[in-house]
Amino acid sequence: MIARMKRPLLSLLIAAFAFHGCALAEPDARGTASTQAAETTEAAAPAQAPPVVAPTIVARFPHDPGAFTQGLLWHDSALYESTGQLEQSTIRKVRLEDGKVLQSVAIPPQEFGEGLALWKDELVSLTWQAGVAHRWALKDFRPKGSFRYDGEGWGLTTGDDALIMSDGSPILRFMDPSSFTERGTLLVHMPDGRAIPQLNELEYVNGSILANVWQTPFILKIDAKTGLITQVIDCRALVAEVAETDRDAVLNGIAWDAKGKRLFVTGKLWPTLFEISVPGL
Ligand SMILES: [Ca+2]
Repeated sequence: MIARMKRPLLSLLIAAFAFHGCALAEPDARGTASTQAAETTEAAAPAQAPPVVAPTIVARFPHDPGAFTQGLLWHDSALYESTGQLEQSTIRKVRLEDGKVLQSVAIPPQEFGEGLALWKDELVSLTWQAGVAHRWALKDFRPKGSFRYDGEGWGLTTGDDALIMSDGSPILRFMDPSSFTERGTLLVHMPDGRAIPQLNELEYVNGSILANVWQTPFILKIDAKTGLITQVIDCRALVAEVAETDRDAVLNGIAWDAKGKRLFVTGKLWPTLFEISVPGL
């Protein structure tokens, strides 16, 4: 399978995945639907690699180097961030300019915090393996209840009418915001149909989903309707600049300021949050 990949992008991804001991994988056994989607796409889409683009760094801001960033979003002039690790997971409101934590709430200590998204006047946060999504009042982080879901929770973002969730597989799940039941799924794939796993933090931007690929310096831009990867954002320069030595301190955290058209990215335990500009976004 891998031997057939000849294009630079695929080599790049393979090198990145291989370096970290992972591999490009076929869709997992999450269901027949994903297999069918892959076959349909393979037949319909031209087999060409999506463009790889390097972002321009617009600005740098301080980021809490103790924050094991799992989710990031922008709302009404502030960042909201979720952090992970057992007994350390939090939801925070963060001031952009100096990285100061303005408000914070702890996730139950036995749970490992994951992705974060806004729905109306509530934040929804995932947990890795606890099967619980917490609801928090946006204004004061008061607990508003929780949802249950099957499988792992990784990334979360707000789509047009659903919350979009990743679980480490190549399949994104579209969840009903009022019940957190699954409405549909999306197989994330290259133009030749190959699925890309390890999708982590997410951000929905104008009909596309941006997804960190875990343990790589790449962010994928994905068509939210078809799952096709339309662009690969190569963040190796950012990763090199922060020069983290902890193997867990990977690129993770994407936030879009829709009004200001600003894109922010950071990583787990990174001291820097970057505003970047990406061609075509
Ligand atoms: Ca996000």
